Amino acid sequence: MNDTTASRIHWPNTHFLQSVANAREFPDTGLPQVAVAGHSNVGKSSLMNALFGRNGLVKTSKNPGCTRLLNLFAVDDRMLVVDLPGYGYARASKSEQNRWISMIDGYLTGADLKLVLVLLDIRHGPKDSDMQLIEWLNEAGIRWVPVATKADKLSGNGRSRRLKEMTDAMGGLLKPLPTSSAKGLGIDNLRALLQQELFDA
Ligand SMILES: Nc1nc2c(ncn2[C@@H]2O[C@H](COP(=O)(O)OP(=O)(O)OP(=O)(O)O)[C@@H](O)[C@H]2O)c(=O)[nH]1
Ligand SMILES: [Mg+2]
Repeated sequence: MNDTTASRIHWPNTHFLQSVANAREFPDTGLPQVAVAGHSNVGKSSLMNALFGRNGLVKTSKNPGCTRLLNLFAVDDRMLVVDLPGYGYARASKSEQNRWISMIDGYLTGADLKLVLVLLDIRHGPKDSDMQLIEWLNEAGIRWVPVATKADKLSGNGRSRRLKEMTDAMGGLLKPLPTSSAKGLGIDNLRALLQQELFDA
């Protein structure tokens, strides 16, 4: 798909569907599902706003631990995108961290997922917890793609070098797609990727 085609993909009818505290409460929508996973504060909720072209639809914060429930968004009544709480938020209490992990784990285990976007901060990822998630997804046979967030924080050679290092750290097969929600970078490409993975395959 070329850039012009990619920039033509829009999802005007995105709406918040529901928040779920427990994977068992998950509604049966019959829509193909994409989950957005990654460390706390990596930029999951911001990326969803950029993807939907709707600032403020998904709640974001500069403080880690903002998203605490599974938040479901229906896109054009064709796809369900699930914003997950971030993992690895060190300042949350142990019991809260455990609750989040079991919520995410319960969801990933039970959901009929088409794809997981694994978000990695271009400056820091992948961390051990990211690698654990990736290994788990591989073992479960769930398709995933790495997405590098906050690409505006690095430029030129620094950005290319980090992307190469991240690719190598994840086994050399998948190169993260660089994105910046702040600058709108890579968002068209991400839309095109979702379109391809979910509807054109
Ligand atoms: N510079 C820059 N900052 C970003 C970008 N994306 C997100 N941020 C900032 O990163 C912080 C965290 O963003 P969120 O989208 O709330 O992160 P999250 O991964 O949903 O966090 P949790 O819900 O706590 O897991 C906010 O201050 C955002 O403004 C980006 O592309 N560039
Ligand atoms: Mg969030």
